[in-house]
Amino acid sequence: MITLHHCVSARSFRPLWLLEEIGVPYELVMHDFPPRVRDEAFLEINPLGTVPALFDDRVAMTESAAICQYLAGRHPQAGLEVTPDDPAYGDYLNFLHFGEATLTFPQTLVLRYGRFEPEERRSPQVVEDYSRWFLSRLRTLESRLEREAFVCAGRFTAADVSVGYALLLASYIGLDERFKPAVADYWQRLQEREAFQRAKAVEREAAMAQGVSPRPAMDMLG
Ligand SMILES: N[C@@H](CCC(=O)N[C@@H](CS)C(=O)NCC(=O)O)C(=O)O
Repeated sequence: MITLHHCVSARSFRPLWLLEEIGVPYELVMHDFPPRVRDEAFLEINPLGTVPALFDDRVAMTESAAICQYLAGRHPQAGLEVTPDDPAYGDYLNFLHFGEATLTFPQTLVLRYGRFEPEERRSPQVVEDYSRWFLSRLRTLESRLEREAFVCAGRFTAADVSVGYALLLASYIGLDERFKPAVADYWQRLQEREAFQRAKAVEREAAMAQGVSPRPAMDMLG
């Protein structure tokens, strides 16, 4: 049985959404954000104190993009991976990691210096610089999404889940207002997926059932 540790709206939404796309059973354990502060026992589960933490028998993983790659590869019947023999394999790996390393990282600086740090350490300059950084990196997607419905392989894959979470985060912090039309349309398409909507409902219901706030992580501090 797969167990996923999750905070509402955190990067652990990537594996949650992917699990809903695949349709395998899993246990969802909710934590208030940040778990390392709100739930010290979590440090015994993941010494980094971060989510996601996913366990699949003896496998333990803490990187959301790697977990997407793992789950898609372990459940090929869902058709969400791109295999090494496919000409789109390079694009697949690139966008899978681009979603986290290039599109999510700058937004964490926007959040930290716009909301999470105490008032005296906040920095409007950092917020604007890294908002622009994020938006400029979306250019890689724009030209592609003007021609294609998804980021690679001509179909929905785990790479769209990785990139899609970065767009979800952008929508939480208001950067979606600055999306160009092709990215805005793509973001709309992703939100219309049944598995995306189920994942949103599941995280809310699990939070309520487990006594965790259903508010997004980015509203929990600051
Ligand atoms: N690169 C990791 C980052 C994991 C991470 O930093 N998760 C955040 C939530 S989005 C977290 O748990 N932060 C809590 C903390 O830093 O204490 C991934 O993609 O999963």
